[in-house]
Amino acid sequence: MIKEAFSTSINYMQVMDEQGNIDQQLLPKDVDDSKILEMYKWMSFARQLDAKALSLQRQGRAVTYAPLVGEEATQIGSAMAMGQNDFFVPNFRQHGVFLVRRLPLYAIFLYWKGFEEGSVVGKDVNALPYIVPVSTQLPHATGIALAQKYRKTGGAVVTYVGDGGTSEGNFYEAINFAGIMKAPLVMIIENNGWAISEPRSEQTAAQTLAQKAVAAGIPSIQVDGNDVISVYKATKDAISKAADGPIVIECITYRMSMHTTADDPSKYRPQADVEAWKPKDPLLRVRNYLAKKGLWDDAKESTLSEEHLKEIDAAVDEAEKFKADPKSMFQNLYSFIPDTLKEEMDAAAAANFWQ
Ligand SMILES: Cc1ncc(C[n+]2csc(CCOP(=O)(O)OP(=O)(O)O)c2C)c(N)n1
Ligand SMILES: [Mg+2]
Repeated sequence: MIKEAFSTSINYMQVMDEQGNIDQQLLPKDVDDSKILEMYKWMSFARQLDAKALSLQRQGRAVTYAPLVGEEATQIGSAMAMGQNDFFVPNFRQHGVFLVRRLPLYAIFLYWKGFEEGSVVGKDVNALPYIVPVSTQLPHATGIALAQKYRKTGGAVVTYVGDGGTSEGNFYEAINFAGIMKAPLVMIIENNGWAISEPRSEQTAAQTLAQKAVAAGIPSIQVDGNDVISVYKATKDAISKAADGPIVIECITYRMSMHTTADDPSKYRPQADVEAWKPKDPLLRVRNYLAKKGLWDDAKESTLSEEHLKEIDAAVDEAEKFKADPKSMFQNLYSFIPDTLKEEMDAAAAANFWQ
């Protein structure tokens, strides 16, 4: 005898299409035009912050940087869905989420200048700092979610992983454990089509990344990650149900720029692929929507842009004034300093690099 043991399907959601048309049946009750305007403003801020960070690195004023351009809707939509009580666990690309959660901007610049002090996240931000080793943040996210459950603090943990990161053991372990423990975890897959030079098509034979949740016994959905309203809705729904257990949200977006400033995508990616994604730009559709409603125009755009630049420039100035204690890079790593490192630490202090 053979009978079906299990079956499932994965839904895909889009609320606002590429032309700025809204599926009214899917529009969340708390999303009105003023909220859509707010979403646009944050996305535009994130894009400007991104351009500045990239240009600083190109001028030798930052060590490295992982651009977010193209991925604004995934980051801003999910960040705006989080409440103060929710905890954010990033990888290395979610500058837009930090922006909305009000990590001081200068800390972002400080981090990418290579200073540990940029990793100091204030309690009010309710987040871990940037995490570069791929997917190592995920079991921590599950652990923090469990702690929230035991302490009955309410709120969920919202964590991020790239398409490439979903191939790591840590990803499966994190969702499996979260599933069995019913941890309030929202796992956002920021599927930007690439893991450095590895395209999504060579990452896994699975048709969607969302379906990886099925093996962990937890629900999942795929959304248009370039539609800020879809991402907002999916994240908000997930957070509201997080007390019942974890959820995986796969956001389909596209990395419009290089992986990091150490990468040259022209070596492995046809420019035509990038061009094909340009009409799907997450800002463009929202700008079209707002312009059609008479809520946005070029004058408003340039005023907003000047405001953002002022804030960004002030943060860069502050980061550039920062003088690190050369000892801090040693002291942040060990609870006691091994003798061999002590010698190096004293030499670094004597050389006084940054004074
Ligand atoms: C454990 C580990 N292996 C390899 C790397 C080098 N590395 C950094 S980012 C990256 C690709 C990540 O791709 P993806 O998860 O899709 O995230 P994206 O960079 O596209 O946002 C790799 C291999 C690393 N940082 N950590
Ligand atoms: Mg990727």
